[in-house]
Amino acid sequence: MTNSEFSSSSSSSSSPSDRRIGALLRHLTAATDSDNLSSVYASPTSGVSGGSVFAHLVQAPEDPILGVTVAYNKDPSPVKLNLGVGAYRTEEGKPLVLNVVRKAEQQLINDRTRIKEYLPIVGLVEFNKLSAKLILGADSPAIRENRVTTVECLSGTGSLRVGGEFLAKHYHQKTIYITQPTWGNHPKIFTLAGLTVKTYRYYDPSTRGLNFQGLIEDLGAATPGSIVLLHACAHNPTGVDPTIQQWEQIRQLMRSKGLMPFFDSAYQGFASGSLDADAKPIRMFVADGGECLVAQSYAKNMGLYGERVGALSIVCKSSDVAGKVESQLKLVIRPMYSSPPIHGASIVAVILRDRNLFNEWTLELKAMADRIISMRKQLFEALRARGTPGDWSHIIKQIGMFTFTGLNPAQVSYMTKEYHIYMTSDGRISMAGLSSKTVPHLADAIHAVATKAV
Ligand code: PLA
Repeated sequence: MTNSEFSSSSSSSSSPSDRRIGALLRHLTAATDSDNLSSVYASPTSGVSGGSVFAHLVQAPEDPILGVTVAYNKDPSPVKLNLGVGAYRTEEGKPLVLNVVRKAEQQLINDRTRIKEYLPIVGLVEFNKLSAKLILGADSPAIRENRVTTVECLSGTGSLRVGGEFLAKHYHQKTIYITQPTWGNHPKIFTLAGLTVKTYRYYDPSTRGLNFQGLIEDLGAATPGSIVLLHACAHNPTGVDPTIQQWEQIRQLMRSKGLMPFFDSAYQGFASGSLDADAKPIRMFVADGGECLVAQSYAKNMGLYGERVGALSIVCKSSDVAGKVESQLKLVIRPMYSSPPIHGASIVAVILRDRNLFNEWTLELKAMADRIISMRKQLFEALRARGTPGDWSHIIKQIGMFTFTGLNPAQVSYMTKEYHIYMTSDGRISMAGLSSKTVPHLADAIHAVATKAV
């Protein structure tokens, strides 16, 4: 119903509140109309010739990952498939709101004492404590000794950005090493935060596995004290993680050179299905008593993508230092967005504080991780059944949300054009977007590009 329809029907109604709303809407409609006129006749920002002062802007390209969804949404084909962004879908191809999230939201709605005041700059304090416990472990000595500071941030991205800006201001080395390749937003986040971005070798295209030798050589040659971004688990985009033994070697090397670990934990629970197993590399670094940063996201593991809920923890040597670090983090956050949102963090806090809800969450999380693993097996089998040329075993070896297929940009664009399958041009596919029904379609497309000269 439009405003005018509403106002005319409400004016004939007898209820005083309807009449008040009707009057208000007529007032708003009139105000909007006159605003439009004034912007047409007397724009204070119009250029000399009456054109826009922004006329010189060039059209910016879409984001390499989120732009895939934009293109997908425009495609009218009934068989279209979005394997671009890492967002979990059910077997029916639908987004999933976890049952525990529904329950937590119901609890929040039922609680009439809840208010909508600003949170403190650091966010919801209970959420912060529970988040640190989730990632560092309930028995973490760093938490016991009160030398961890945690601030609620806007999901994983916001946590990385706040951490990056804090380091650019207060850490003696301004260089951050990121994996080659990495999530496309990493270099942009850290550059804009004021750091200098360099890469270290990580992935070996010939084995579609880890280039451990290259990694050790590059970190060994890094300027002492540099910051090193580490994917805590389920590396994006490759799906390739170091083994625990390799993590131990990375830890020893980094500590011996005073390299500062900055963990990006966007997929805790999604790699193995176990929250504790996926946090193991971080806990190994914390156990040696050294300092590190951890950015956490609840987008994937709680399915809270749009709630933008995450946390930045900085593990320090002493509680005195942790207090000072927190005071400076507040100075980074306050002029950036003042304080974080309340709703998502409240949902997470309800789930993490309640033993039953927590247990239910772990089951739902495991079910998501298992469905992704089953998609890997089904896709691998479907290619085998078609006799698709090439070794596709990396589909079942890689872990987490993504498979780094090895398909090149021309093959990707052929699959999009001919099969309406959408993915990032580096050949990454989100396994979480697949279902048993869509596996054959994807396998047909991969088979086609693997057998044709595309
Ligand atoms: N870190 C990594 C490694 C990620 O892959 C992502 C999300 C984030 C941080 C940030 O997530 P958040 O801010 O939503 O918590 N990567 C997605 C989405 C899933 C994206 O690109 O924004 C991806 O498709 O790669």
